[in-house]
Amino acid sequence: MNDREDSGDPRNRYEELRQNPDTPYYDQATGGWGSLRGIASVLADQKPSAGAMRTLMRQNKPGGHMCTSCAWTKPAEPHLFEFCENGAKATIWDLTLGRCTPDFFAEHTVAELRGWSDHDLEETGRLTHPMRYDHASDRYVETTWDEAFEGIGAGLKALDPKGTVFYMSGKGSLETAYLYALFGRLYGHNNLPDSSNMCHETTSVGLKKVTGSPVGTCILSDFDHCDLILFFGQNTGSNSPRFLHTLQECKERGCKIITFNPIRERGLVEFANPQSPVQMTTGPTTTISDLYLQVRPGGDVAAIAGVIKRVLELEAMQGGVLDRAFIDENTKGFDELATRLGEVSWEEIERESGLRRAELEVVADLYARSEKVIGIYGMGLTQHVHGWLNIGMLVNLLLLRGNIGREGAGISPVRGHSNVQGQRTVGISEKPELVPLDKLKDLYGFEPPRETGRTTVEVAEGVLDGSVKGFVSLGGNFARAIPDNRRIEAAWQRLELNVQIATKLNRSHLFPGKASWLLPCLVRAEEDLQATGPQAVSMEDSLSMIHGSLGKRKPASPHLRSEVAIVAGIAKATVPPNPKVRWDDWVGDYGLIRDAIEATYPDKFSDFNRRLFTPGGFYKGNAARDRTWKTESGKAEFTAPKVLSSLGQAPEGEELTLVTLRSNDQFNTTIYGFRDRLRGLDGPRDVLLVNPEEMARRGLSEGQRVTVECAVADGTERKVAGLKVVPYDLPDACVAAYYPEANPLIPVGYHDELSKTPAYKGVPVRIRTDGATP
Ligand SMILES: Nc1nc2c(c(=O)[nH]1)N[C@H]1C(S)=C(S)[C@@H](COP(=O)(O)OP(=O)(O)OC[C@H]3O[C@@H](n4cnc5c(=O)[nH]c(N)nc54)[C@H](O)[C@@H]3O)O[C@H]1N2
Ligand SMILES: Nc1nc2c(c(=O)[nH]1)N[C@H]1C(S)=C(S)[C@@H](COP(=O)(O)OP(=O)(O)OC[C@H]3O[C@@H](n4cnc5c(=O)[nH]c(N)nc54)[C@H](O)[C@@H]3O)O[C@H]1N2
Ligand SMILES: [Mo]
Repeated sequence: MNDREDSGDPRNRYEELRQNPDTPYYDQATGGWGSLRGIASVLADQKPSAGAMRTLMRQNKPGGHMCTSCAWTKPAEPHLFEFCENGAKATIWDLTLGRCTPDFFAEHTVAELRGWSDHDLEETGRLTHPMRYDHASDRYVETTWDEAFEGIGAGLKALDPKGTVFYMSGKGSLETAYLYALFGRLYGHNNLPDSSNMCHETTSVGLKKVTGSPVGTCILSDFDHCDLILFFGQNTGSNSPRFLHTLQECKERGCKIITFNPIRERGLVEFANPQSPVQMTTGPTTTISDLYLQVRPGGDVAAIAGVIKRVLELEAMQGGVLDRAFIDENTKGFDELATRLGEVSWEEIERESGLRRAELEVVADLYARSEKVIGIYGMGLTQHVHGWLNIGMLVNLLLLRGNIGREGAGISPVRGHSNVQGQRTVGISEKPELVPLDKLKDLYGFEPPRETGRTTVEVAEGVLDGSVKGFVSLGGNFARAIPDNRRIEAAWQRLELNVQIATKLNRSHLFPGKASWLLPCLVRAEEDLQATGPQAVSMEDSLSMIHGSLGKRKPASPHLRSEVAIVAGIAKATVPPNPKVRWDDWVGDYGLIRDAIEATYPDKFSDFNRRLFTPGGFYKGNAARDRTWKTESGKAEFTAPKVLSSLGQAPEGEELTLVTLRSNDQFNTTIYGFRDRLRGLDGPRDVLLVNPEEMARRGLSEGQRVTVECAVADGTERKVAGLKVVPYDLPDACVAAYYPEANPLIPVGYHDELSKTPAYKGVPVRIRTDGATP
């Protein structure tokens, strides 16, 4: 431990907060005392092992480990506490003293565990031993690593690779991802989807279509120069809280922020910096959004169309608004866009967006006056049937004034998991055209498969129709996170082989196939000791910076293995020996894996090992940032919208649009607790948020239990019963409920047209009140 870690030990403060019920709490702003209290309550519940706070102090700092929570960038000059409420929760959740041991499994059948909640399953603690499912007793029983690798290898060899899937959740390192992807291709498939297929695949496909780049173009210093930020559908306060510091700095410089979100998310309204003694004691808080527009779910296409329409009017009236030189030189399709928007009426725009013309004109006027504009977005744009069009519209707006590819401007999707973007960079992809297959062929002397693999939606469909027979899950809770999860659950038990590599028990582990294995791995904060000593791993953040990460904690159990070692162990037992594929050497020294990554991707990873611990990370580069457009036309492309909503099916008559939400007390399907502090919601998660006028119109009363049913007519009935009506400030004609509880309502076939990202944010539903009393 070094001096910096010793100084300002916050433990006393947490203890104080925890013991003093009068501590000021939830003071309207995000951050502030409420967020410290949030951390304190996880500390109290999880009873983390001694020294967990010391581990937190190393989080996101050069030479320390990188937080496993969000993908927001890690600055070169970190704060003393370069972690947030939710990053701390994620680490503390990993470092619990709870253990899910063979004794636990001996006491509970799998059928019984299926009756447990997501929260209770994970709360049993860290998995400690490799386990094999035993059909006779319906229990997981202890096994050895050798037996597991042999059994899985034999299982995979008996299957057709094309009917087998290697899924990866976005936490695993670049080193693990590279080996896993190589293993998949040596074995014989491109069925390598990752969690990104449920979130930013719309970006990977949609943003690439129009700019040629599948990732955002901004870097951190752009936020020192921008004068306007347009913020769409991303809940910063809960899902990437450290980003609020950057936004606060932008505001203090005088940058304007305009937010489009159906929900007034506290973090985007105002913020008290929990790391600023002044703001913590006396305020004032920072107002984040200058203008907060509660757009209807799916209404962003129309909203942006309105803004563009007005920008074009301003150009016609006064000139000098468009960057003509940029448009002429760099883009394609401007005239079609202008013609199309000329045909669109303000009435249509107001109806689809739920916003008033005057509001959108204010946005346009400000946009036309701003020199450097950044567009930010999250799941509110990507998880729609026309999600790709949402992105196309935002790019349209930015292109009008040359706001892509220069300092202080650009498009910046906020990615989900801490390495989800990086996994794609090093080969986790079902799209073979995105992977340097010829390079792999040269380096390793084999013929990589060329057929397109399965997306997550196609995997789910394949499990349902029986064409997927083997499933290996490197992290994640796939069966729970997908749409239509309830309908698909039983089908998992028809799999020939189901392998789950995990840190904690979750529902996906409870639908064992004919042969099933549950393999426990290290978490990122833990020491990864291999033949040549402790190993570092690496990840790529939302701004394409690559960071090294070194875990130092004693592992939760002596039987844990690293993800790298587990992937190599399974691979060695599955694919024939190949002198160029050095599984044992790679496991012994991850520096050699980084050499292999560098050899495969020399442009992005030159001098990888030497640059591993560059403060703030090293930059992967981005062609669109340099105005090199790797699109079909070689230009940045405008998109003329054929439709004005991103909803696949607009609600009709009595129908409403359902938005599924994350609370502030969950990380995906990991449910830490039941307090959605930033939305002022507390208690069980089986709620349906409805606005008071909508409630009055439908005769609903607060606390009433209702059944929600899906209004997509595809021959399958989908409903969730017993949801409690809670009045909440939402636009008309929409309701909101939590994910994953609401996932049975979302048809697996209801997804973004181009990328197949599930349309989790815009599902047509009906409310039924008959027979819904609990
Ligand atoms: N603490 C915590 N951090 C996380 C996660 C977590 O679960 N917990 N998950 C991680 C992962 S994997 C991901 S992908 C990211 C997700 O982070 P986000 O991108 O923030 O995703 P969500 O919380 O699902 O919802 C985003 C926002 O979209 C808004 N919204 C819904 N529909 C629309 C719409 O039609 N238009 C607009 N403009 N807005 C809309 C919602 O009100 C919500 O505020 O966060 C990552 N970080
Ligand atoms: N309705 C609705 N559904 C959604 C969404 C939505 O907004 N609405 N969002 C979608 C999105 S964006 C995503 S990304 C998915 C993700 O949803 P999940 O699959 O739930 O995401 P994870 O957080 O990856 O999975 C959690 C599990 O990963 C395991 N785990 C945790 N850390 C590690 C580790 O270091 N290594 C390994 N091997 N395992 C680990 C633990 O066992 C834990 O139970 O959900 C999607 N589903
Ligand atoms: Mo995600």
